[in-house]
Amino acid sequence: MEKYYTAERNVQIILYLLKQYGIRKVVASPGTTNITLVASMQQDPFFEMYSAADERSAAYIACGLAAESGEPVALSCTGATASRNYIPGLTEAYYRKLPVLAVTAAHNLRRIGHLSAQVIDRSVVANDIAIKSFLIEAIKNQDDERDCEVKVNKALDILTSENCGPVHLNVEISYNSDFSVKELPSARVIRKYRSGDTLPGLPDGRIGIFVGSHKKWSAGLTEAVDRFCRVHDAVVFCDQTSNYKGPFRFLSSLVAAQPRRHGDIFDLRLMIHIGEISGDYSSGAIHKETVWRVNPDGEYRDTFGNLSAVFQMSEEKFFNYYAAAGDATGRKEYPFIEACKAAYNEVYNAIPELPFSNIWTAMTMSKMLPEGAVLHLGILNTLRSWNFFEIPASVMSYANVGGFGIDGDMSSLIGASLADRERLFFGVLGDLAFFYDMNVLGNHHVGNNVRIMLINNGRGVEFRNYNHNGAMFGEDADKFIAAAGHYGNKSPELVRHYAEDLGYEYLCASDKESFLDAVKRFTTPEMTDRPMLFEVFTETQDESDALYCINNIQADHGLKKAAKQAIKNVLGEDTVRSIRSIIKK
Ligand SMILES: Cc1ncc(C[n+]2csc(CCOP(=O)(O)OP(=O)(O)O)c2C)c(N)n1
Ligand SMILES: [Mg+2]
Repeated sequence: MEKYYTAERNVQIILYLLKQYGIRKVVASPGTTNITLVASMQQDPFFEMYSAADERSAAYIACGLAAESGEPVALSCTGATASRNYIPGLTEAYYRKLPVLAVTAAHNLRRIGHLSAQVIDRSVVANDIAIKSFLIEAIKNQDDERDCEVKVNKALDILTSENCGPVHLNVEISYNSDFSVKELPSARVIRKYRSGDTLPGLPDGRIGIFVGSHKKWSAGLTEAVDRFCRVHDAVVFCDQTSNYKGPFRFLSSLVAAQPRRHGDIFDLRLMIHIGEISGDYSSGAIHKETVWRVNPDGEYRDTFGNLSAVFQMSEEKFFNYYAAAGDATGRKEYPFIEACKAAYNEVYNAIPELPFSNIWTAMTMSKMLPEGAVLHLGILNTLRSWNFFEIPASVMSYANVGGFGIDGDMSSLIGASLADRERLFFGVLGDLAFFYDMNVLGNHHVGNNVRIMLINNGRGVEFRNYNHNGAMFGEDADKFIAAAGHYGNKSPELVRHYAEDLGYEYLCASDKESFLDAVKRFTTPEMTDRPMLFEVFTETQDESDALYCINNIQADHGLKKAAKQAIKNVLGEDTVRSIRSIIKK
């Protein structure tokens, strides 16, 4: 029977990408573990192959071949000690910046250390034999496949870039004996562009910019993004940590939470991904055919699983370049952002009366924040609650989404407040986050520009929310999952004493009326003579019901009946009755 390519997917990806990057020269050494790679290559005339039984010599041959031809050269050897003999040649390549790709083949990695024949541990690579070393595992699912694609693209980019040098792929092999694949299946090519490279054209179709948590925007960057959006009718998808405040901002969470109502505004041909980690989980609602990542770090951040290009340059440079590639003169309408804003308004206007909760307080207070204030949001329920509602354009907002800890939300707020004593700094956070970090309230640097709102529901209510995995345990979740009942168990006195003794002005509320009363004082734009602590007591069921309501806004009459049934199925009659009574209030 004729032999073609191997059926081993990780090897196919390597082969496909080698061809895409134009890497054809190969020095192969004999063995069993690398058969799937070598046999696939030898039947493909694209590859220019050389045999060398001695791996030490093979690596030096690769050095000479790479230096003379100016092309990258791949090496392939089997398991056992074969790869150890690459070390002298790779050392040579490292110090001469020669593009040599060492592909070593490995047995099942779980067998390392179990006295298995020919299994050695290659997990530690000497500093000066490869610029980077990647473990390419056998592919069992889509995550493995994406991981393999990203790593191989990274490796081949290094080999073909100006600053090249040796790279190592340690490939886990499953000894597949199927060589019947006539046409090599494609794999994702992720191109890297650096300043000075010729940049690709934008694809036709809808473009969105997704901004993860982002440092303060310079005026230049905002202008570049605005210009880009004007030229390409693009939209900037934001949450409260994105901090883009230009006219193309779309706070997408509220609409994204209504899958049946957002039409096609979440269907993107291209998503341009900037910023860092986002706490906006609803961004999963965005369908994007392809993603471009723009960041000076040049890293391959495949957050959404379909990254196809990395632009290693400043965001400002990127957007200015692509804004200049189009023409917005005469354009008066921006249908995409207009559709997004219309969808937001439609959903917002259909929000029913919500129970007294983190979400309700966010909805109410978001409009009242004084101009120019700074807002810090606690992990995770609080950030989610505030992501539904717009805040004034002059208010910047942050959350500790770098590590998602509840351990330092208040300390970060206090730290920020020290940088500008004339500006008001608001923090909103839950009780577990508050008590975790409460000692910072006594730090003697705290100024009167600090105002903290504590949503005290007596537990991590996150884990009792109707759509959380913890919810299936009902009240049992309180014991260990939601950590209920600690820290005074919603004592009306504990925080009051602590705060007042430390010199804070203390406010509290336990229903809408008392909240509306206190929040006016809490949000007064004047600098008061003391910092403030506003304690808001909420109930677990109300918190969960509010989240359910906000995730299931049904203004469209046609959908109402189906939605009612769906609510009953999920929540049961009792909860539905309680929500109904709240909505009627
Ligand atoms: C240091 C740390 N420990 C644990 C967690 C897991 N965690 C995420 S949200 C949360 C609950 C926070 O409770 P609370 O601050 O009261 O907010 P709520 O959910 O009640 O609004 C916990 C424990 C975390 N993020 N950080
Ligand atoms: Mg709580």
